[in-house]
Amino acid sequence: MLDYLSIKEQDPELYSAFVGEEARQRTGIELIPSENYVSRAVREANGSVFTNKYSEGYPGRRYYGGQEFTDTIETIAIERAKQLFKAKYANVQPLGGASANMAMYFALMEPGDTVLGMDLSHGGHLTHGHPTTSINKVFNFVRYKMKNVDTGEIDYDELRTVALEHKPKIILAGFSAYTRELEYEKFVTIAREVGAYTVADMAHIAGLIAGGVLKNPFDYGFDVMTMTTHKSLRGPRGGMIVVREDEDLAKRINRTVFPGTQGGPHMHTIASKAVAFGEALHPSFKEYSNQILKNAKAMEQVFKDKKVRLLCGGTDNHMLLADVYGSLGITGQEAETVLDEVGITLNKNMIADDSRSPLDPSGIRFGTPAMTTRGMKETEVTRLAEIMLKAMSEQKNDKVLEDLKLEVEGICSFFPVPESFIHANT
Ligand code: DSN
Repeated sequence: MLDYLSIKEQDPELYSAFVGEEARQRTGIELIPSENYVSRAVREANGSVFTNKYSEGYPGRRYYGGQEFTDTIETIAIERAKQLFKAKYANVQPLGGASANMAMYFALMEPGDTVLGMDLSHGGHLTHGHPTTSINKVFNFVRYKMKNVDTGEIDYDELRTVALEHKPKIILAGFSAYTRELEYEKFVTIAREVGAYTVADMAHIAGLIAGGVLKNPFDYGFDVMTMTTHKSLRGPRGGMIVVREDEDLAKRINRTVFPGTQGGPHMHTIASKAVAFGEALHPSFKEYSNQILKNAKAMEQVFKDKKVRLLCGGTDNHMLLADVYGSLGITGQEAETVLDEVGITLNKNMIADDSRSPLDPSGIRFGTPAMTTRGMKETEVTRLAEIMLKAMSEQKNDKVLEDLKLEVEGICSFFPVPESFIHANT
């Protein structure tokens, strides 16, 4: 149990929500693939005195005084980020993934230019130009899709055809609901043919790249990567942009982050990023990343054994997408609700070419970064996958659900949320 002593004394009205959320996270299983548990050190930095400081500009070039310690913090964060992703340049100021992408777009393009990105319905992301987003009013977005939704193979022929027709300035690789490794070399070949930049939005798999268990797009010649820092990378809520080697691109990105699209950086978050990057550079992070993949494979096996259709036919990363409506006759919303009842949190998700609506789609999306942080391995995650399937097939049986909830709580009690990871996974 954590202490929130000053909040308790000062603001009891808020305090109960802190205690409630902490208990929710401790007693339930977090399967949302974009969530994780940070270490106490990461939380400490996030709640530190750096929240008091304005630091517009960059280390050594600030607009306000009193920057000797902020400069130390940001410089360390930058150096660690560069080392993690084999990048020559890093900007650690983006407030989140959407802000990172916005700054990246403005650095690499002029209004009206075109981006070629993955269709949201096939796993892309809202910030890759969904019609409801503001960025869609500024730039032109065209799409590629999977050729085969049951293997996850991207249609690289179509991607090339669309690229030749629309001459995009950016070819964007990346996703929030896709489970296979991308063939980065094919993106680069097509981009060079049409004179486009290659950008990888690696928000979901940043930790897996940093841990060395998934391919690094920079090894294939990508120009830029954007990401969030709070998913598999296990840092505070925030964003980041790294540049492989082009100094001019890096300078343009620095300008579009500040003053282009943001004001004062959140230095407490940058401090917290620096702590998290230090953890990710530790050898135990490689083990952690590797276990994330092993755990996802173990869950995949249980779903396959029960003949539940998995999008892309399975997973190469931390995430799985299951067509529960097609296979079990339960909608994504019903699945999310019944799993919540037994203490398992995940999210409903559209599956490729879904005939249902986003608010009650055919699928669920789940992943292993958070429970792997708790130290769970194949044995536990296999049982959890079985519990998920049982809960979904017995959704109207209160007694079964009650027993499953107790079992989930029991598993959780053996795997407390750790306070430190430096030795936890070695
Ligand atoms: N909301 C994030 C996710 O869950 O994938 C992406 O921004």
